[in-house]
Amino acid sequence: MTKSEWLDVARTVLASRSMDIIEESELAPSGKVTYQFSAKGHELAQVILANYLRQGHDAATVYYRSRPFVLAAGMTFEEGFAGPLALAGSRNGGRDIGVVHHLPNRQGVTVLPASGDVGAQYTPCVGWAQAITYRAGVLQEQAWSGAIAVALGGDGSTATNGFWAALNIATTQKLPMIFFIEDNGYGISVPGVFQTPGGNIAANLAAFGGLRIVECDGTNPDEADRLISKTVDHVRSGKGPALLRVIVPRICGHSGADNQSYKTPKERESEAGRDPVARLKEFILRKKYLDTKGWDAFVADVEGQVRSACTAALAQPEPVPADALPHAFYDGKKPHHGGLMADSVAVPPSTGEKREEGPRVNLIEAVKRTLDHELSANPRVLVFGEDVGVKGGVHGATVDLQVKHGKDRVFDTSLSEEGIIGRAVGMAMAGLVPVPEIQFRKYLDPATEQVNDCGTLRWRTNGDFAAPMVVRIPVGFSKRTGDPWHSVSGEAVFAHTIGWRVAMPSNAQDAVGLLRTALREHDPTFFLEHRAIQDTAPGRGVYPGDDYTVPFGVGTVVQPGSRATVVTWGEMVHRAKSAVESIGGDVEIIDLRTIVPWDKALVLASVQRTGRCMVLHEDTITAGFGAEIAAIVGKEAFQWLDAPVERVAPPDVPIPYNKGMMEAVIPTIEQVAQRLTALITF
Ligand SMILES: Cc1ncc(C[n+]2csc(CCOP(=O)(O)OP(=O)(O)O)c2C)c(N)n1
Repeated sequence: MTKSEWLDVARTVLASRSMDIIEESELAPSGKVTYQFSAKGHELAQVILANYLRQGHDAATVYYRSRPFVLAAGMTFEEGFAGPLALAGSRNGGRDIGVVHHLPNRQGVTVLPASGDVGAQYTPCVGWAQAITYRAGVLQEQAWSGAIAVALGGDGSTATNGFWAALNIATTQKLPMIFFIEDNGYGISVPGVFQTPGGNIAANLAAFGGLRIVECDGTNPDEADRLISKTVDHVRSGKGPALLRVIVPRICGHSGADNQSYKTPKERESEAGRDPVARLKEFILRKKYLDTKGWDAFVADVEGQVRSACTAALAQPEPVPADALPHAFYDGKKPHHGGLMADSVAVPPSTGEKREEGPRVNLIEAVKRTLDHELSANPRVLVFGEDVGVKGGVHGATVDLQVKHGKDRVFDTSLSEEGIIGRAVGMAMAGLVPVPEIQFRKYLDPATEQVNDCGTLRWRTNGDFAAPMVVRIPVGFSKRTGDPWHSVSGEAVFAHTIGWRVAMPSNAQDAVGLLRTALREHDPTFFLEHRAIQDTAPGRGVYPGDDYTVPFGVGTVVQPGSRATVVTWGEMVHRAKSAVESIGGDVEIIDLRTIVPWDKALVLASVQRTGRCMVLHEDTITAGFGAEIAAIVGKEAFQWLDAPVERVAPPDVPIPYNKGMMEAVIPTIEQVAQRLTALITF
């Protein structure tokens, strides 16, 4: 680094230190800052790292102790204060604790939205790294060539699922990514030996394939600069991922509330003796970049700037309370990063036209053809998951797509659902359209953290970032059998997951239209493919063509009737039809098609005419989505109801394997018919 670069580093390091001191001694004690996380001891290494991330498409996922890095990436001091103060000028507008950072590209590196969850930063970073290789290598975008992704985390975070998921992906795929582990020896109060044997992750990973391992003293300017820059060069030159263990002291409590009683006085004294600020001063003087007087003046100047920024932040207004509501979903604000919209990529034009004649296809074929067409129409679409590549998926929905579109666009992944969804988040933020497949609904469980963080991402960043994707998941019982692992539908959990849209088609035509819409719009979407209708006559339909789209939030009247309204979706649509037929018809059946958003207006208008409503679903009854519909109908259609709203759904047990037992749990045609008769004669 040049003299001026070192002075820049010093300026940011000193500013971060000064900010921490002001927060610790003034803003936290006076109750103005509730979440206070100092970076004292970590500053130097982070700022040196940021200095080497200026490529333009470099990105970093950070954590709560990363403020020095984010300042070096271009966050102003005032923004840095306004975050923890929860004021209007903070990066998230007061929505999130200021230490959960994100910052659109200002100085060559994008700070991807952090999570409060330790370890959640790793797999999105891997996704960005894979997007770099895709955009540079396959899309031939020169600007992405040589970019890298870095995940910053503490030693405690190396014990998380996310760390290992990301490590496997980055090393097997040789991705341009650095695991930047700031080892301060503790995770809150827990020593590093609880996180990895002997407390040294670098030593334990020495034999890990495809990973460059580097260890450095993060308080030593010469050494940190040399080893960090070397590691960045290694990864930038395409030689694969690296793990950099940066040894630093934590010269502060874990957070403002922590008195560090678990450290001995001697230990604390030794940590204070390794202060990078003191070492940086010694370095700057030794290099003669400043003399002692010059250094003192430099420090005073930085502290003055920080104090002014603090005063300015404190003068900011409180956020407008109603501003908490926008951006849970795409609402017209173009994000800086994420999806097709951020890059102003035009969505392929679609007439929405429906072909009425042609071969009938089953649900699987419908999905496959739609993916095939969208892969052809949009080079940013990528399809991946376990067994999705060569085999074509365990359900066959991606057969031959790899042959046709290549291994970069249709590929197998490691067996890690957190890896699959987290990687998709990073890819989506880098402008791609990820279409991950999860083999069965139950097997999404390991990805819950990434699912939740993806859903809130647009809101948390005040609309600055987005991660639209379409997650395809086969759900429900199959035509042969059920069981607790492969037959979960669980759409109610998704409906309760902030920021996700949910589609559950009952037939091949709707599957085509909804999948295409999801792939061309701007929100993360669960696309649920019912196993029982993957290949059955009721699920088949004429392939509606490559232009056909179905809007979200628009249900359909499967058959009109006047005696009652049955609201349902997925496979239950077909059981409802048979049940209604068996009791002489004249019952209106509504197929919602999408659960989020759901077509309230259609349901209320129907109930207004029929005066009776049954909600029928396959997900278990308690807090199932039927409860939501019943509550709305009970309130908004109260004056038209001639009977209580009926819910027909499985009791709160898993789906059994034995077919007879399964039919005792999932609503049967007979049961639906019986309950409908009771509803009509109430
Ligand atoms: C998934 C998850 N579990 C627990 C926590 C609570 N928590 C916050 S920080 C922390 C310790 C992390 O330590 P480390 O990764 O070493 O980072 P350091 O704070 O030492 O920089 C814990 C347990 C959390 N935020 N997320």
